[in-house]
Amino acid sequence: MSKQLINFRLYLITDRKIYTDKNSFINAIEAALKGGVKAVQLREKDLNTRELLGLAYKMRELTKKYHAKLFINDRIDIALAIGADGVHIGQKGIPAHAVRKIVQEKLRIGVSTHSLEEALEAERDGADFITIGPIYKTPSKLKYGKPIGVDTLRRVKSAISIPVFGIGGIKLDKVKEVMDAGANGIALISAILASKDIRKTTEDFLRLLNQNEGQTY
Ligand code: 3NM
Repeated sequence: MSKQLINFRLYLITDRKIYTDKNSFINAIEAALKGGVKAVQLREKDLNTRELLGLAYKMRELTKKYHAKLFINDRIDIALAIGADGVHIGQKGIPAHAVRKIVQEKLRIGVSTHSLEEALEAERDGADFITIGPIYKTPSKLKYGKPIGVDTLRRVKSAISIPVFGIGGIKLDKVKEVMDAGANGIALISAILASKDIRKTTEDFLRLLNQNEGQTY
């Protein structure tokens, strides 16, 4: 069931700190939605609950307008409260099997993984999809760990059957390599959100992803 529900190839993750103010951040997400992105993860870990809830409502309104899915990083309570499509959890968050107990089939569950072992565990735990990375060096240097390269992605793909998104340092010129390694899609922040023309860059990514279809669902 999860395979049809994860029907996007480009997974945009937010980082409002790229922008100087809230309006330009929201405009940037809207530009990406205009460019055709169909899945957004709200990932603003430092906001307090009230601030995050307010932003999540705004994101829900925006993503609905453009028929895109919305995932909330870590906060199952906020995801449920605002009617998000899913929640995205990291290795330090509540494991997917426990999240599933809470959300049943109301939310899709994405899990961030960084190795074959974590990917296998996420699948066993009932995740609907995973990200695996960092594939390449990310702008935030080694915050996400050492780059694992496309070979790990390839090994993960052959070991699990839920959709796999490559993440970490993915730019336009890397899309082909990641998709050729078997990814179902890509997840990213800066290549889109720090670009000069967000709408056009999003369109460029989607065009490339359509040319390099990778695994079929
Ligand atoms: N998670 P950019 S890498 C949020 O490896 C995140 O799990 C990663 O940003 C992981 O596209 C990463 O700018 C940052 O490299 C992605």
